[in-house]
Amino acid sequence: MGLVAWFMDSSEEDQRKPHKLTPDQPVSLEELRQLGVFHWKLNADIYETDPELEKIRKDQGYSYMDIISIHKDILPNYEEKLKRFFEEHLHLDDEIRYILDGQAYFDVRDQEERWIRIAMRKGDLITLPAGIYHRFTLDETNYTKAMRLFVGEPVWKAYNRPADDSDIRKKYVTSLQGC
Ligand code: KMT
Ligand code: NI
Repeated sequence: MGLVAWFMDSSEEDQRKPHKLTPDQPVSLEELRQLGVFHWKLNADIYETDPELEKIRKDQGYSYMDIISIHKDILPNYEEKLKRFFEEHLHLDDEIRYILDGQAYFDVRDQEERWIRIAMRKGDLITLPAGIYHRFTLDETNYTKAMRLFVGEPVWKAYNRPADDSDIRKKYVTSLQGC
């Protein structure tokens, strides 16, 4: 099963709802690839010993990893963090996340500024390219556990939109032009 993604409606309703258009306008993995978003499906039940995950980490140079559980009873400063995650932002490095349990949404902007909602489920590993505008939210189940991967020492700093004049944004926008 590939990743499930769709263009979002623009209603101000609860961010945890799916926000699908009617009729539904799905987004394919190929369209995501053109935005620089890549996906693997893995067996999250064996993440501690999974040779497939090991291979990806080795091939991609994902030397760093930690695990974050996002639930109101577990995560310190839960409300504040969730609010921050849902602000449109970019990073200077790729954002690499592997859902070990539960589920959540990553939203990314396409070339035409439309929001694409990516439904991440257990076993989905995704990479968002440096410079892409994105945001994160739990869905109505209100829980996920995710592995955060990074090339080298992690840098979590987020640049909220607008960050259009930053070098990384310009580089990302340029990278889209061949598509
Ligand atoms: C980010 O920068 O968007 C995040 O770290 C999202 C939460 S990690 C599951
Ligand atoms: Ni981010």
